[in-house]
Order: sequence, then C-alpha cells, then structure tokens
Amino acid sequence: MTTDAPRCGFIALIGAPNVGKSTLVNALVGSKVSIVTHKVQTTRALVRGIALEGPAQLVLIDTPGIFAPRRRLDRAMVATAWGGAQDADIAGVIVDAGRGSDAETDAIVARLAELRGPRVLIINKVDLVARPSLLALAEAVNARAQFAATFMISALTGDGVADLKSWLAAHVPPGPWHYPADEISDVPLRSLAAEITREKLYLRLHQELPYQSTVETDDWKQLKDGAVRIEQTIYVERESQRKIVLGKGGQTIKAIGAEARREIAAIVEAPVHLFLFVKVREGWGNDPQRYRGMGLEFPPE
Ligand SMILES: Nc1nc2c(ncn2[C@@H]2O[C@H](COP(=O)(O)OP(=O)(O)OP(=O)(O)O)[C@@H](O)[C@H]2O)c(=O)[nH]1
Ligand SMILES: [Mg+2]
Repeated sequence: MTTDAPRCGFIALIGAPNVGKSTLVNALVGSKVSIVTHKVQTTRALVRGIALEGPAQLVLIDTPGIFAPRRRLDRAMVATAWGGAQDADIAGVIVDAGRGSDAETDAIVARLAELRGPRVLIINKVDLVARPSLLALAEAVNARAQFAATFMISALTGDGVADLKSWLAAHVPPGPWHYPADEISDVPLRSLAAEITREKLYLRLHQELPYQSTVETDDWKQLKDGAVRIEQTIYVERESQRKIVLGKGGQTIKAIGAEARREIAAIVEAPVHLFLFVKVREGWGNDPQRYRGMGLEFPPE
C-alpha cells in the first residue's frame, strides 16, 4: 500500500517504422496489447496500453511509424501518430540502435519543437550493437534536440525497461488515475482480435499484400457452453490477392485462422471458434468506412 499521491499521464511513443514502439508498449504493460511484426507499418492506429508503477498510472500511446507518406492510408497513419504525440504529457522518441539516426528519424527530431511536454530519447535494440556506437548515437541525436533524459534499452530482452518505467512514473503529472487499476488497454476485445488476425496475416504474406489488406470483426457471440464464436472479414483490393490469402486448397487462410484462434483464446480465456472470410473490396484504401473500422481519421486528399 503506497501513501504517495497518485500520478497519471499520457506518454506517446513515436519513431520511424519498425523501431520497436509496439514491443516497448507491450514490455511496459507486461502483456500484449499491440501487435508486433518484423515488417514496417504494422501499427495503423493509436493503441493505448496502461502500466502501473507505484502511485503512477502510465498511459502509453503506441503510434504508427512516422515516415514520408505516399498513399492515403499512409497519410492517415502519420497524421494519427503526430496527433497522438501532440496530446501527450511526455513524448518518447524511439531510435533503432542498429539503424542509427536515418532520414526518417532526423525528420521526426526536427519536428519535436511542436510538442508541448518533455521528450525522452529511447535508443532501442541495444542487444544488437556494441556500446561505443550507442554512445555516439546518443550524442548525435542529443545535439539536435533537447531531451530530458536518454535511455538505452532492449524492449525485446527487457534490458533497461524498468529504469525507463521508473523515470516515466516520476515525471507524469500528479493527478487521479484515468483508468481502473486492472485495465491494461483501451482497445476493445473485438478490435484486438482483428489486430491479432492481421498480425498473423502480416507474418505469412509478403511484399505489398499485407499493406493492401485489413481485418474487421463482424460478429462476436458468447455461446452457452462458454466458448466464443467470432466472425471476421479480411478485406483485400483484388481477386488475385484473395486467392493468395486463401492459398492452395485454403491452406494459408487455415493456418492464419489457427494461429489467430489460439492467441485470441488465450486472451479471452475460453475456447474460440473463429470464422474467417476473405472479401475483395476494390479501393478500400479510399473508403472512409474502412478507416472508421481501423480507428483512423479519413484524410480528405
Ligand atoms: N533485437 C531486437 N529486436 C527488437 C527489439 N524491439 C523490437 N524488436 C523487433 O523489431 C521488429 C519491429 O517491432 P515493432 O514493435 O512491431 O516495431 P514498431 O515500431 O511498433 O513498428 P511499426 O508499428 O511498423 O511502426 C519486430 O520484429 C520486433 O521483434 C529489441 O529490443 N531488440
Ligand atoms: Mg507498431
């Protein structure tokens, strides 16, 4: 039981695609609330993960990677990421230690003055590089923007994550908690379930296909025997893509469904019957309704 006054704040994690933002949110929360893949542009909308540290509640905002957007969906994702950072009390800027400060990170660092709260520099994936190059990287990024602190971590191994968490807990503003103590995410279960299926899709499919698909949960029923029956639709842009998602004799979709079902069942702690449908929706990347489904604003242009 702590007698300290409560603290609570929003911390946005921003950075180039694939630097490990979602992995870090999951590590801080201690549970998977945001999907992770080896591919860029995995996260599409804001995901809030909630972590507790002593008297502090940390609301971690996982954002889509920030990069030079081309398609409409890309623009929506990048705008969402900056919007999330602007609303936060603290911004954590994540840099991939292996990649160093590339053009994408430079562009983010150059815009940091627009954010109101303090910024922390988080150099991630330190398990991949030697220490001297880390110090040089930290110095180079610190020379270009003002950071309240610099952390060197591995979101994957957990190295340095506890130090970062204590620092964040000490620096969020005093005030009551925004969420109940047992809440770990603001993502509704049906959205998380759709995200998990999208993760499995990303892991199995290659090149442009993952980026031209999206997943929605259409139906979620609690059955009398305690099991959950879930229907989801995978939308793709073209018939040729639908065939690839199905695979020979339906093998690919079957494998995706089996992996997703297992993970969703572990989260809901009940048997899951997952039914996946694949539909062609030409130009869904320009359909406002699909954006609402993803939790994104539809950009006008
Ligand atoms: N070696 C190593 N790999 C990591 C670390 N953190 C994340 N990764 C890997 O980096 C890849 C990208 O991780 P994500 O968490 O999806 O990255 P992200 O920044 O959320 O990516 P987007 O959502 O696409 O912007 C995955 O393959 C992770 O397993 C780390 O500390 N060390
Ligand atoms: Mg992500």
